[in-house]
Amino acid sequence: MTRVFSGIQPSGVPTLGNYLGAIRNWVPLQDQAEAIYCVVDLHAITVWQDPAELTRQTREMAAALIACGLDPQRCILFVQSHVRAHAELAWIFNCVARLGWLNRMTQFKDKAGKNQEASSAGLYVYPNLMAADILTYHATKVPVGDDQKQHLELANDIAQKFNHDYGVEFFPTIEPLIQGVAARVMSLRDGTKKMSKSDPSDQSRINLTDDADTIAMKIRRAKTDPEPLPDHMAGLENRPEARNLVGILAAITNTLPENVLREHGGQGFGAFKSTLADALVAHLQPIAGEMKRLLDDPGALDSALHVGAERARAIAEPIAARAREIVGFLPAR
Ligand code: AQP
Repeated sequence: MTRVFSGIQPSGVPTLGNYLGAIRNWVPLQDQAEAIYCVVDLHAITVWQDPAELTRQTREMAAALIACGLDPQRCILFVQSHVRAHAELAWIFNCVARLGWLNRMTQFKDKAGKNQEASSAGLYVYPNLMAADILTYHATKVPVGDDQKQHLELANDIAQKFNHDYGVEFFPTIEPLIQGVAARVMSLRDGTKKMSKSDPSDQSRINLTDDADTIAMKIRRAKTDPEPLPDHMAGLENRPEARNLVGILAAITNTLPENVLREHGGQGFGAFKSTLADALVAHLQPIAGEMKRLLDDPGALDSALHVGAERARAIAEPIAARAREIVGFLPAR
């Protein structure tokens, strides 16, 4: 059976971007493959996280995943730092990956901004940890948003170099699964920037915990241009904000942007935004309600995550042990 792996950082409240670009697509895979999903707290600390907030956000993210439809009985759901193999293999991959490869990673440049010298070394080697996350399960399919494609290519370079250097066929080739019309949801304030949970502006995103009034207000204030909506896709050219809102409505109503334009072409943004806000509220409010219910019982949530970690360790530890042996580490007792 195909094994899929994906992860999400507990670096804030999950956004509509995380939901449409990733989480929503993870749900059906639970029944089509052996699905392993992880709240990646080791990745989150590559930028500063307040410790108490990190603990709270880790539970919140796990609750969000379950509220969106992940079922800890049908998938393996756990917290990354509970399975030591991730960090161990990441160190080995730090010694396999080349600096030149990491230098090409655009996410590092985006996240580090102008002050690269002040970034953590962890942020720089983030893709090596991501490669370890996937390869310590020998997973071959990775459902991610379009923004993560470059990191998966690097993971394959690392796997191939490891296999080549040690003369083994140990790590498999990974394929990204990039699904859905809204593979990349953009900021509501700037259609050229992706929607991010850590964007300093809360107005730039829809959080899965936003209430109906907040969703309506954020959509009303979303940046647009003065032209009405076109009735064909070519009319969205050079209109990133309009394209983004059309893409969001298409994704949330399970249709294509072409169909949205067929229905709403010629409309001004006032009317269109009101339709969009209603659709988002109808879709997201049940998720927010279920998250709240799950977070009211943190003990049950933690237990589910501990069971998930045990199941994950049962797969990851033997693969990490074999990697240690291939590298030539003296066996520990
Ligand atoms: N805007 C987006 N559109 C589509 N997919 C997205 N993803 C993130 N943002 C968008 C997808 O969500 C998954 C989990 O992402 P992550 O939390 O591990 O890291 P990220 O990509 O860096 O997400 P954020 O929200 O931007 O987090 P911060 O602000 O902490 O950096 C991934 O599959 C990603 O593709």
